[in-house]
Amino acid sequence: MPNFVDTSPPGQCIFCRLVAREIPAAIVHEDELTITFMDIGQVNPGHMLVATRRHAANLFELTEEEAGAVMRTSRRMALAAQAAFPSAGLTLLQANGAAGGQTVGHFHIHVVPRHEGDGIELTWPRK
Ligand code: DGP
Repeated sequence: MPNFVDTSPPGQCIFCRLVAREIPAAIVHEDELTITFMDIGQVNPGHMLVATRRHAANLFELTEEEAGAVMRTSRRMALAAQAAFPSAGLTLLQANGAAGGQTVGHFHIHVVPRHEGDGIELTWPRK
């Protein structure tokens, strides 16, 4: 299990505070329903998180519209990552609940550029 799990209520979690510009982040993209920013702990260069703007704790709390929007944004960000950080492949990863390896309780999808033999073990929660 991770050492730290952010289960703060709507408006107070790390990603809500990031959406509200209360904490700094390298924001890559924003639209009506989603926000994309660089992960603070880059697994590989170009590692981004695509999150809902609204505080949905996990996959189960997404609206249908948000579910579509986060996947559309993830695809766009994957294409952008391929252009900016040419890679052999790309991994999308999404965790739900502490048992599922989720450490920030605000829905997000990891977009991780990959290279042959990069040696990354995508164990979740991250070690
Ligand atoms: P997960 O373990 O799947 O819930 O992923 C949470 C990710 O959030 C983890 O890879 C690190 C990232 N993260 C945590 N705090 C911050 C922060 O303050 N800023 C940014 N940019 N990323 C963060």
